[in-house]
Amino acid sequence: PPTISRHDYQPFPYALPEVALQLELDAARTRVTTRMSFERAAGELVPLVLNGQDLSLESVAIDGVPLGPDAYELHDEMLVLHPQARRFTVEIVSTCCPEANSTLMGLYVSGRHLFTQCEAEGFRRITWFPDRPDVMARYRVTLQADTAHYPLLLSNGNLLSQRDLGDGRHEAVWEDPHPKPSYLFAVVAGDFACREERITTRSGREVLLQVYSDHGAENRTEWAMDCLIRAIRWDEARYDLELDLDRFMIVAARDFNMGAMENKGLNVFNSAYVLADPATATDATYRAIEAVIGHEYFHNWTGNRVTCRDWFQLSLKEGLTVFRDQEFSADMLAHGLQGAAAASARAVKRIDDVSALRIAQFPEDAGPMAHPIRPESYQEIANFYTATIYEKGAEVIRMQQTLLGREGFREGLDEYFRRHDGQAVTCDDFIAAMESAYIRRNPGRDLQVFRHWYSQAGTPRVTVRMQHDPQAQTCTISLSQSNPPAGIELLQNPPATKPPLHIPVAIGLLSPTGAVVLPQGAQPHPLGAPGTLLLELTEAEQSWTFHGVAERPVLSLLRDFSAPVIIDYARPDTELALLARHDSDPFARWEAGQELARGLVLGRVQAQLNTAADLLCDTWAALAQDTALSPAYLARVLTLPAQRELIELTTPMEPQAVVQVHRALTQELGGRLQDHWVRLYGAMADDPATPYSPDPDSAGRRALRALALTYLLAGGHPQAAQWAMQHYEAATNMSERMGALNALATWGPEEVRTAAYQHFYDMWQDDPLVIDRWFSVQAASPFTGVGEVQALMLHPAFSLRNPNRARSVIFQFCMNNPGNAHSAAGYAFWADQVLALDALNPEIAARLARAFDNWARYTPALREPAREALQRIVQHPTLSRNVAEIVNKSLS
Ligand code: B3K
Ligand code: ZN
Repeated sequence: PPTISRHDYQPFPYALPEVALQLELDAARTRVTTRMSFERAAGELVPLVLNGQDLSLESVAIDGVPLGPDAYELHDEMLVLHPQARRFTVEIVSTCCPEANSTLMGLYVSGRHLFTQCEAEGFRRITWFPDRPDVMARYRVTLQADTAHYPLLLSNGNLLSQRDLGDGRHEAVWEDPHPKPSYLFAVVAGDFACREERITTRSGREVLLQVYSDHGAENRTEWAMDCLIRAIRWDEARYDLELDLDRFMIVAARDFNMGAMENKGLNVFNSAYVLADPATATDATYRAIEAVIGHEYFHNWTGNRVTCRDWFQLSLKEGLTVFRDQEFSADMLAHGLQGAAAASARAVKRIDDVSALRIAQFPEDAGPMAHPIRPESYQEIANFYTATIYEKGAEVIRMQQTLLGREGFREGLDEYFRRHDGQAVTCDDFIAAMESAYIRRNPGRDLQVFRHWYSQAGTPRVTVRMQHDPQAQTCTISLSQSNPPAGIELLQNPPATKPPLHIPVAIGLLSPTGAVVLPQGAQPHPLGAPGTLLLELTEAEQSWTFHGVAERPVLSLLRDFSAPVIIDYARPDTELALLARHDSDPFARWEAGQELARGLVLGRVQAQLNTAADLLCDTWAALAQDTALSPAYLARVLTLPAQRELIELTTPMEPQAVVQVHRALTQELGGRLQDHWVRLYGAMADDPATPYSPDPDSAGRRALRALALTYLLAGGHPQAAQWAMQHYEAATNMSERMGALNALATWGPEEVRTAAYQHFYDMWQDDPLVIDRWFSVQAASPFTGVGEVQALMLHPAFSLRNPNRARSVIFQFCMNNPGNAHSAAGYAFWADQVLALDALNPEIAARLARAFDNWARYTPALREPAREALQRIVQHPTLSRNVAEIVNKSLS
């Protein structure tokens, strides 16, 4: 497949102010009539190139004159016209087949409804069009459909009119006043239940909010509506950004490739991120819904009002919007709290986000798909909705906030909207706006070096050295950075040169007893925990000398994870234990405990050292008794780093050994800290008289209780299996129930495990989202091997066509069951499923194709079977462009 390069960007030679679409909706065949008013930019005649895919062309006319087949060129995915006038109207009639469309891009059927998904390049599956984000037009959309089957006809913007067509069909006309790129277009048709609220925005406009779901699910949309209202209020309060529409709709779809989609005024959501009630959703689901609803809503400004010039700029909207949703979630967790309690509540979100970054993005940045947050090239843009674009992109935005301060960041964002509202722009435009605020605050400095974050792949390493001079009472900290070529940078000839980055490294100094040490004259950073200093590393190597430091300090490093880097600093474990108990920065405090555990696991795996876990046990025991820590925070502190995170740190990668050592250490901690787990298990029990609420405090208590139960089972407490079964049976909400079921799936005796699975299925068999959980928990269980996962796929409830279901079984097994997936049989199973999915849904198949991206670093015994599986995929005669790009890069 051809490679598209960032540097080849050419502006579209025509403006397209107005589009009128008419869709005669029908699941078998939908006819689309598109009227586009074009205006040539300037200069000479130039062909008009339109994109289209899987369409049948019925007719083309320019200014009302039908074109014969020799007046245009019709290619596979391109229609080329040769207009003569400067201003003209093109009218195209074409058809598509929603029912035959299993890709879930363009117009497709889900349940009895019709949905669209256009980002990134799905609009071209609906009609011939300049399907690129820098073409922004005003849309008027006429929808016609069978009244009984599709009583509700929705599109972007405002409903202008509705009428009965007399033949059992009806029509609705929508107009979106805001010019938008085609990827934000949406249509939904079907029969839905609706929850409505009217609210008044900050400037006094009344707006209608609607959440649509399948009938019968309307009592599960209350939380989603609450989240939407909180997101609207938050964006008004924190960024002064107001909803610019009279009507904002969310519709839940059963079949959806991703989490959700920010179509202007008509967000379409995976139902997993809309529907929640206590009986079916866990605490984590409630939080995830809040994050995704916030994310899509925040796109209305960061993405829709200001959009991307081309798809290389994807992180312009995604990194920024993830940063915004992270901040929203953190503020919701800290709501009503002050000082250290608020900081620790926010740290819980930071911990979860950084863990996710390490599990998904660090491996990506160290593998064949490594790319800068603004990629240089791609073959299939759908493959670039990655953890790097999203999560590392958000880290790059967060660093800008750290460097500018909250107010400076706000000033920069205001400037960005002042300059670019209504435009399709680039990452350079964003950083230029931020820089204007930066320079105002830091005369003589700029963000020139910082910009390299946009063009470099790979996770930088920062090496730390510290020298203390007791006579002079000085402490000198030296930082050096390195970021060797990664991913396609490795293939460049000459090799990529990678200049140093501007890295904000937040640190703190602790006395040997753990007290905050503030050097003479040092200015603490306003965003940080007490005593936080911000070192701005902009060169390959730099040193800072601090005065008035009498004793050799213990360094707290990368506070609040101030940059997406890996820190190298050799130090004794006793320092980590001290930090884990005393660091004033709750993130760095958690990190110190993790570092201690990582060292222990890696030592046991790599050096086959049976290092004693005494220090870890003592530290955790002390923390388990620290009543100042919130249950939510403590649950993170007492959790070992994830197997996937640890596997990535081994060289060569030893998945099996990591799983074994991780399990053995969990058992050991379960046994040695048994008294603490028993105590916490009792103390964290829900009061049965209090109704369920997903608030952070009760969710934290449930998380900590489930963790204690897991350790008790792992440690072989004689009553643990019985407690787990009681916990499962007595649960009054899905969070408790899943807490017990997960613990059983990971550690439970076989009869208890299977009894629980059976009971769960009998109870929830008619609820697809809950049955997804049932599949997931089994697919990720260490007791589920290839044979068992294949048996799960034979279950009548399994389907490859529904992405949530495919994810709950196949992806869970391949990605979250490393002990079983990493085997010749596991890789063969994976290759089979990639090929089977590719025939239906290339976007989903390509995601699965990345499960073993880093196979070339595996231990030799696994490398060969992984390569064979990959080769089998590559040799398949009909591969989608999506999967082809992934597997070719993986083998190169
Ligand atoms: N912008 C969408 C992504 C859809 C991409 C589909 N290939 C979701 C989001 O980031 O909000
Ligand atoms: Zn997004």
